Amino acid sequence: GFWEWDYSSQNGPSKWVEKFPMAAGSRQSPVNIETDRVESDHEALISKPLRWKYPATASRKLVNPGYCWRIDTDGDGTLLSGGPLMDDVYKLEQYHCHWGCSDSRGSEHTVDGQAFAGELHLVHWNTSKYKTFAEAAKAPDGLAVLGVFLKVGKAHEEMDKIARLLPYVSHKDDCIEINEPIDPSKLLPVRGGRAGSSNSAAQRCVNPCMRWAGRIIRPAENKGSQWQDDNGYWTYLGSLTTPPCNESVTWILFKRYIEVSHHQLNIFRNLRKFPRGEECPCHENHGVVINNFRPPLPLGNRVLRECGS
Ligand code: SG7
Ligand code: ZN
Repeated sequence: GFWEWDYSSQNGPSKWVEKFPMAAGSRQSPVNIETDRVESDHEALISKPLRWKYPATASRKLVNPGYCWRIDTDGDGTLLSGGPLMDDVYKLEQYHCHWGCSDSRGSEHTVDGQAFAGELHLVHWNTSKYKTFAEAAKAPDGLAVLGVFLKVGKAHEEMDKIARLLPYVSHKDDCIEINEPIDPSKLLPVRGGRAGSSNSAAQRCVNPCMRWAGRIIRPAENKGSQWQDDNGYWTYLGSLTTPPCNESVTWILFKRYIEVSHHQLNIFRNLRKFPRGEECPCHENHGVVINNFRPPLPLGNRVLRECGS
């Protein structure tokens, strides 16, 4: 068959460049975030707060592509804007996750050399400038990925909805429709989780609540509330972290992590790299999806900016 990239020693990250020349570019991801070399750009970034909106009904399909789990959305009513995104509006295309074989590694980005147990990615495309995801994926300002670090702790309620569905997509190319609301904004960090700062809100609902007949009417939950980051992120210009490694991504990484349980990660680690009905072709790890992260690449002369404390 044709050459398929993966995370193994034979076809892994160090070999990708042979088939995908962009992987050798100077704007690649992930990177290590050196926190004391980050440029504080509070003023410029905060002047337009980072905002997002995801109706829970936008999560449509759960897919096992053989190298992660992925939820495809229909994009309707989703929105990401502000922060480093200039005046453009982005839509959510899909979200997916990277993880390790143990809880001590699994994230793609690292912070001061430290890896997290996993990293969740919400992939958006610029609908102000481009007509399709594919077109945006080729443009330098086409994509924006929100990254959230996963740390092992208590079980995560929204992540559990996904974990409970994973056995139905245990093999490569398995795909199911999602029939219950899964709200990606509930997967973003809300409070707690970062050393030194106690329990101030990390995201704030900014939908106008209406007053009517003496009551406060909240915006309908199923249309999605609009949220705003209040707790800080790092941002830089990079690439997709998998082939073809297009240099089209504005990365936005939340400083706060979310907690998921060891058990939830073990459910991720049980996904198979090979199709249902096929015998495991690989001698490595019984063909399960683990260590599906690309190691950090040089930042080079790029600027890593931060917003928030
Ligand atoms: C994951 O990460 C998948 C890919 C994604 C890739 O492997 O979610 O998406 C599909 C369609 O399988 O690639 C084009 C694209 O979104 C890279 O995304 S990432 O840079 O955020 N890790
Ligand atoms: Zn990713």
